[in-house]
Amino acid sequence: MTTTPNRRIFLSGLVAAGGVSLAGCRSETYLPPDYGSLFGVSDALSMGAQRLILQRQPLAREFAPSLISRGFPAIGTTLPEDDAYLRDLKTGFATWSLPVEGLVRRPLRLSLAVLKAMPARTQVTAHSCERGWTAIGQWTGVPLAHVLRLAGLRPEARYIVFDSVDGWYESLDLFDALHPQTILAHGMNGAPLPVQHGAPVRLRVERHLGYKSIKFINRIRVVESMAGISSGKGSLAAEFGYSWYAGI
Ligand SMILES: Nc1nc2c(c(=O)[nH]1)N[C@H]1C(S)=C(S)[C@@H](COP(=O)(O)O)O[C@H]1N2
Ligand SMILES: [Mo]
Repeated sequence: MTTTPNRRIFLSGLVAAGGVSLAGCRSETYLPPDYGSLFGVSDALSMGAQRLILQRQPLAREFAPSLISRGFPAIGTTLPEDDAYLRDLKTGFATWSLPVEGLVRRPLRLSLAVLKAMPARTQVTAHSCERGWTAIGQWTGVPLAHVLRLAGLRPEARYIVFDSVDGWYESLDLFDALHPQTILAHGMNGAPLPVQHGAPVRLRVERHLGYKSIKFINRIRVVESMAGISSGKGSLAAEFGYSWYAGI
């Protein structure tokens, strides 16, 4: 991504004024995709500060299975009104596949069976929605890092963009994309991922507010910059005024 030097100095100056110095760090690592607004500046501050502070304790807390919430709310889209999706649902997603494309050496098309046969991680984590509720769920899925390794990131790769059947999109920088708890979840609480929670595959990106964990994923793209992807803000939630960086 390209940054103008004066913006970079402006942002790192603000971070230093906040008590955290970015000396010795390549500042572009800390910049969210859009920082042309006040939201963007606060994104950069909290993101830069958290990246430094969390370096030594990077995992989200995991809970005992006995703490799994009985009624995990289903929020936003709970059944996409999309003909192709509804057809896939009827066949148990037998012919569904997930493209992984963009700045990769080997573009992939992963069927659900292939995804389910990949190495999986199961984690019991707390989900916090920006609307003020929290619930604990158990998620099973393929580490995104594994899929990105199979596809092979090109050197220009900076962000991973997720599209979904209901028109949402989200994106992660490589720090979150390669984080061990970032998974393409196909299971919840020991069963296949239920429709209302994003079947067949949703993102789980722990340590971020709930909206970052996009449901009903239908495409993964690797990009250098968010420019030209919708309004360039990095996520639909960001277009509605929420922080692109949703770290908690
Ligand atoms: N595609 C898509 N992803 C989405 C949403 C949505 O409406 N559509 N809602 C988001 C919000 S705000 C939250 S809190 C979580 C809710 O996930 P859940 O329905 O499994 O509780 O999904 C997020 N991902
Ligand atoms: Mo949410």
